[in-house]
Amino acid sequence: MDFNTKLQNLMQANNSLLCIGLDPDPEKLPTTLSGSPDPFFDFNQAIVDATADLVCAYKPNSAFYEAHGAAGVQSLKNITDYIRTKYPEIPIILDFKRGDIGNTNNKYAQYAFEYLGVDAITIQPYQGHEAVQSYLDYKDKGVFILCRTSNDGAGEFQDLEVDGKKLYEVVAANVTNHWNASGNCGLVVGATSPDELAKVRNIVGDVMNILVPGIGAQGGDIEATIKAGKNSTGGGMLINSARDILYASPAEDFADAARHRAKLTVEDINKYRS
Ligand code: NUP
Repeated sequence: MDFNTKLQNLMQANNSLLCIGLDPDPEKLPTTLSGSPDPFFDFNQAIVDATADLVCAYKPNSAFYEAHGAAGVQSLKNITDYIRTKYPEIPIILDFKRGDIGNTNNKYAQYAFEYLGVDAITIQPYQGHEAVQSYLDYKDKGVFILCRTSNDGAGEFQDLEVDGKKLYEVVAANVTNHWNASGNCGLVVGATSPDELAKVRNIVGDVMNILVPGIGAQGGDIEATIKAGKNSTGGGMLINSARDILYASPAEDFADAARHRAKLTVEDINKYRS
């Protein structure tokens, strides 16, 4: 089953646009996990088991695993294997924001789609359409392209004017009109800039999925985000939250606390969808 169908099915089945970021940070893990041979896996597994009926996807960010070398990459492999086996209906998005010449992109794609077996990735568009074709050729996988990011300095390049348009608007238009021949592209737009999110929705039309990080720990407003980014059926967005849910409690009850926070977040999101 292709990524978009899998995502759409789960958005409907769980009535959820929530994507939980699996970004384990050793300094924030509960001390009860400190003796474990793979604390990241144990932490992620508890979070996934507690929230699987509340999400439309999980999004591990590669940095949190790569930082720990081979053991970290093994933890990432362990949790992606676990989700694919126990919850095959849940899409996994690997957030790794790669991008290089095509020959090298082939290897990044091999790592993500074949070694880890994830359903979708994030990439950066700076090297242009020709370079990222390696990813787009995996027609049943999702490819989310950075468009207008959530960080404070996002505008330094992304807001530059090119032929009367902001660079992020050009990215949104080119992805929509030229990159999306197989229908497997999405865009990444931060929840911290709802005006830009509304502009992107306007450019891409109704069908394209937008991955939206920045609610929770980064302070993005849920109401403004949903109103700006939803499509005509009140969907078409994956609202990502990591730290706010993962670390809702620092103690042994972290998974229950994460479930509680995730449930409130879904309810809050759903209030503004119709
Ligand atoms: O623009 C972006 N902003 C952002 O925060 C693009 C991203 N991919 N992210 C990622 O989303 C970020 O790297 C992290 O993995 C997640 C946000 O996590 P949190 O702020 O909810 O903890």
